[in-house]
Amino acid sequence: MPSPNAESTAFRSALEVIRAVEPRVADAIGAELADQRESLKLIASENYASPATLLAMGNWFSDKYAEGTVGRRFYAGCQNVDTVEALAAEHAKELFGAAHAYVQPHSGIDANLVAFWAVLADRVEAPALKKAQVRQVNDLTEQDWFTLRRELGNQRMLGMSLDAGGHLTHGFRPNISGKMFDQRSYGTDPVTGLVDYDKVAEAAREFKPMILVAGYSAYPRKVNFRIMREIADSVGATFMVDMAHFAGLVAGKVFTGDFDPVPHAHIVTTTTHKSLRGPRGGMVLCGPELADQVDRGCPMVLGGPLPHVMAAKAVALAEARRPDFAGYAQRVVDNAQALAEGLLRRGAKLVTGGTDNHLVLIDVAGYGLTGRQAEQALLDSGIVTNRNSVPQDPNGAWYTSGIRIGTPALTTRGLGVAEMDATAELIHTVLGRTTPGSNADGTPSKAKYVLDPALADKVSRQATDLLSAFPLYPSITLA
Ligand code: DSN
Repeated sequence: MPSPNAESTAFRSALEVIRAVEPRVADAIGAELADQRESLKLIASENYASPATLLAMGNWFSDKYAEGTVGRRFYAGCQNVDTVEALAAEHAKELFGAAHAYVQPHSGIDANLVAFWAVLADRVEAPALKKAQVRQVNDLTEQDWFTLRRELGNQRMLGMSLDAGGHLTHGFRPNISGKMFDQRSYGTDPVTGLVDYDKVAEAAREFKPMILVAGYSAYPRKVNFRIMREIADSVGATFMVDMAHFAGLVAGKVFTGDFDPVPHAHIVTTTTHKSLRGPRGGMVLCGPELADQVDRGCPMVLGGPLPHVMAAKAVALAEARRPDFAGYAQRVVDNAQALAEGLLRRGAKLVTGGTDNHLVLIDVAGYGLTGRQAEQALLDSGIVTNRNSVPQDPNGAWYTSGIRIGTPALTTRGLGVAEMDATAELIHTVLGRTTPGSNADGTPSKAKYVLDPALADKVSRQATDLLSAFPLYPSITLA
């Protein structure tokens, strides 16, 4: 344990140094802490990293270029970067039981790009080079290269649809993956809201994807990765899991057996900052067959690695290997289930009727609102959430009909099931008392809403009261 004032001293000193150069940045950093302390943060993809993780990022590792991998760099003087990158990878392998870990991706999108290129290189580029009897892309003739380029961009990917909770990096047009792959989606059952594995298998048989992707950012249930792997195998697809949202539940052994993606997938990607509670960043796990291709991530699709963030990943992954992390992961799920039950008891409509993971998706059409109206009304009341599509959403991806809420951050703060019930009461009160607004010409608006400001203030105070027993970063005082 650090000495009692060490964390406070570290952050205060850092701000003093920053303030001497650009006081407005120091002020904004201080204001961000104050805002995070005061708001009921229910964004399912956010968390609070430990002081040790945060401090590991603010140093001279930031100044070092380190393209390449451990022991094989394109720059001299990377011995200390090698130390932290190897440590982060070692912790990741131990934590998840993976044969290989690549800890350079800067984000989840980057981790997915690394994985896509690794699979394409393994399944398209390598056979094409062999056929052309050359070892490198640069040795191909103009005609070979033309053919390869067309083939690399003409593969099929099957992933979960966006409105069922899939992620836009799984082959959707706003992301480069939608241009690299010919994509088809599997949805969820219209009655239960659950993944229908028979339908996934049927789509796989028809579409014959090169990559079958599982993973989600707004699906409130577990996925059976054993069955998904069987489906992938039945059509010769590579099975990829994006566990960005639930990596903490895998690390904490809440998701085991058929629900742990690592033993079942050919390749697994994740972020490190969501339920895993590390620094902002990404990571790829795989078996030995794809390891060499994955390690080509930089410069194939990534800019130079961020050694200061890899240092913080090593710290956070070491924290996740401690026995108390499993308790944290279980409390995240217990809290999400308590929140879901509290909302259901008060009459809210939830997609799939509940949750098995860290998130809950409220169908706010049950309150007569769009997601946009609900998100803003909750924000006015000190409750930070984000709007999200629900399956077959009539309001599209901008206005939406859903509110996604998650418990990783509040659980880190120490809130438990009793506070989740109180949180459900606050959410239900705000949504139940908000009504849709109108445009100036009297037509219904999907964005405007009416909420008594006195009620919003009252709920905001109640949210602050609820949080006051669970101070955020209690060891840190900046003033
Ligand atoms: N932005 C993340 C989320 O909120 O789920 C995923 O990209």
